[in-house]
Amino acid sequence: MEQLLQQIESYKKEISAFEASTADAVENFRIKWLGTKGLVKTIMGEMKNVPNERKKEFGQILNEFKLFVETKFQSLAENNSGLQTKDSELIDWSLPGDPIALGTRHPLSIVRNQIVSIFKRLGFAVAEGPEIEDDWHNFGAMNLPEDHPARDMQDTFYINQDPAWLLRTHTSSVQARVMEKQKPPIRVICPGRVYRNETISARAHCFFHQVEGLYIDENVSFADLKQTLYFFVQEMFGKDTKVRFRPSYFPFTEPSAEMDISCLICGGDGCNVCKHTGWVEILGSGMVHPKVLENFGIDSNKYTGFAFGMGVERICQLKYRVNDLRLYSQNDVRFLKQFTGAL
Ligand code: 2U9
Repeated sequence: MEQLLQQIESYKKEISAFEASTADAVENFRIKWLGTKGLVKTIMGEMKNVPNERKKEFGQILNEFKLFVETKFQSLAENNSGLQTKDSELIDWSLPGDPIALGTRHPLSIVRNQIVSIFKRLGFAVAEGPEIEDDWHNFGAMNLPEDHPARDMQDTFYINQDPAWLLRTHTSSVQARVMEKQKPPIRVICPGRVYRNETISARAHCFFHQVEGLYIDENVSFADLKQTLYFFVQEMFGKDTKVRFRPSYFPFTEPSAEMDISCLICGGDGCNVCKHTGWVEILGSGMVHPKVLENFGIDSNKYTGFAFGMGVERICQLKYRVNDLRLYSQNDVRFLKQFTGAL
């Protein structure tokens, strides 16, 4: 028994003298003394060899020893909490971490999402389709005659290897594919990228984004068209925004109309954006041409429909005052990060 007491005394000396300058050393101390196979456990095991009449005495001694080790471990751990584990490399854990930069949505995605969500609330479904199209879905079905200038090489990108294929010039081709598969009632919007052979400048680009809409059913009227688009403007630009329709022409709609809204910049008083007219054009629309309906076997005596198309860049330009189309595709973070926080 005296041997055991001596052993404890020598352990205590060793422990008292022990110092740690790394978290690794502290951990090693813990494993050596307090681990599941540590010396404290081992020496506690000696209790079974202690004669009964001295068990109380030794129980106390061993418990005190255990507490002694635990107290030492705690003080070692506290003194080393600001130190790194490996190779005594010093790290100040209280320094702030490296910030993780949050991405932002592209302004065109924000505006497209807003447009889509407004029409969804009116019961429109969303459809998407291929960007590489054939002549029929892009032009023929849309009632564009063979000699229409839009079909010209100057305006449309044809695929070199096979000019039967082209990059869609509008998302009407997606509506065409919907009409092929689905019978009226049809109520759909088609967001997507379209391509036109233009020289790139502040006001023109070789690709841009559209949202087009189509609503075909019995008794769909021009009044439905006006009210739907009026609702869209109120939701998109605010309740004070005024609208006006001007007669226009598109091969795929008859009658056709372009819609203007009161200028958001000057409130209608006249400025550079509205060229001092107080109005800015935001979209084109009309009643679907009977020929387009018949192209898909839809009886134009029974069914009527309205359609519209708008450029997302244009809406974005008016909402966020972006004055150069090239900004949308240059991916300059100084531009992109200005749209943080929006939908
Ligand atoms: C079908 C029938 C008709 C879609 C329409 C417009 C008028 C229009 C332009 C707005 C600015 C294109 O992005 S833009 O350059 N679009 O003016 N688009 S009606 O008409 C359709 C679509 C599909 C089956």
